[in-house]
Order: sequence, then structure tokens, then C-alpha cells
Amino acid sequence: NGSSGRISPARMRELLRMYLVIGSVNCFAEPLRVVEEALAGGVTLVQFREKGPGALTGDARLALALQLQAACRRAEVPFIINDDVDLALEIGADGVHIGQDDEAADTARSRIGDRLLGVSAHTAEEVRLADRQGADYLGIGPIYPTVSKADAHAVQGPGILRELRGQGIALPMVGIGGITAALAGEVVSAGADGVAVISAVTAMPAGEIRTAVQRIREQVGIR
Ligand code: TZP
Ligand code: MG
Repeated sequence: NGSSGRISPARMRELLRMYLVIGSVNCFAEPLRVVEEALAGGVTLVQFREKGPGALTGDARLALALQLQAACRRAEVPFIINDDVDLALEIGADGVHIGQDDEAADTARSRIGDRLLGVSAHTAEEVRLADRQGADYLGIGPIYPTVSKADAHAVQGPGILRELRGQGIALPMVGIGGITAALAGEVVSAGADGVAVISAVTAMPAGEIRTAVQRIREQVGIR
């Protein structure tokens, strides 16, 4: 992506529509299988988020990242890395996603060039700072209670999305936290460009993943 410039907001919005976040600890089935089934179902963006108790480290973590990246490449779906800019650069990932406790967004931006940069934000102030520092999109949440993040902020409800849009924030935004097919529609109605999910896809048998992704896609308006 280095020679083609920053992603356009329109293209970014498309990528956010059905966004899978995945780590081995979240998976019921084998992680590569989970990603392959999710790609077959039509996920639009994949984030490798290998953290929490039992997460892989070192060479095993690198090997899994490379495996999942290869699957995403075959499907022509961008693959980005949570938190770890070094890993993203090492494997030539398509981007990074960072939280408020990770390195500053402007530092990440200068290190990754034109690759995708996502930033988690919880308030209008954090959103405006991330925008100034070069974020391509914002992750907003947790929208609903989540079982997948131990240190999650307070639940915001879909109203946070409406509020941010009401304040004139136009940056691409994805909702995250506790989103299921049944809730995806209201997240998008509230102003998100799409939904990011972990457990709605990863916490199920491999044979059900493709259909689960397709059902979420329908709810966010992708046919
Ligand atoms: N950030 C805010 S909530 C969350 C993250 C990484 C976890 C989302 O997982 P789930 O299973 O879709 O609630
Ligand atoms: Mg983080």
C-alpha cells in the first residue's frame, strides 16, 4: 500500500462493514479454519488480536499471524495487527489497530506510512485527537456488554455513535463489543459504517461460521 497513498474514506467504510477481530484464545475451532470460513462467508477486514490469558507468544504468535495473513491474501481481504506495530511491519501487514493505552496514533502513523491505521476511541475528544493524528477509522465501543475483553471500558450503547455523528464527526467508524446478528442493524442505524465482532464468529463450531457471517452481512445491508 506504500505507493498508492492513504486509503480513501469511501473504501475504508466498505472494509469496515463486516470486520472480524480474532485471536486464538477466542476460537472454538482452529484459528486458521475460523478465518477461512469467515472469509468464505464474506468478512471485509480481519484483525489479528492475540492477547489475554493463554495467548500465543514469540514464534508461535508470529507463525499464526503469517498463516492468517496468507489466508486473507488469498481472499484479497486486508489483514491488520492489533497493538503491535513491530509485528505489522515485520510481516508486511496491511495496517494496525491501536488503543488509547498503546503507542500514540501519530507515532504509529509515522512508522507505518500509508498502511491502514485504526484507533479505539471512547469520547469526542479522543476521536478528534485520533483524526488529527492520522487515523483512517475509529473503533467505538464497547457498544454492548462483551465477554471478549477483560479491561473493556463502560458499555456505551449505540447512542454513542449517534452522538459522535451529531457532533459532526465524519471519519469512518466501526462499532465493537457484544455485537450479534440481532444487534448489528441498530449499530449501523446509529451511525456506524459497520460492525466489528469477535465471539459472534469465533465462538462457534467451524461449520456454522460461514452462515453466521452471512447473517451479519445481511443485517448491515450487504447482499
Ligand atoms: N474492544 C472493545 S469490545 C471488544 C474489543 C476488542 C471485544 C469485542 O468482542 P465481542 O466478542 O464481539 O464482544
Ligand atoms: Mg490495544
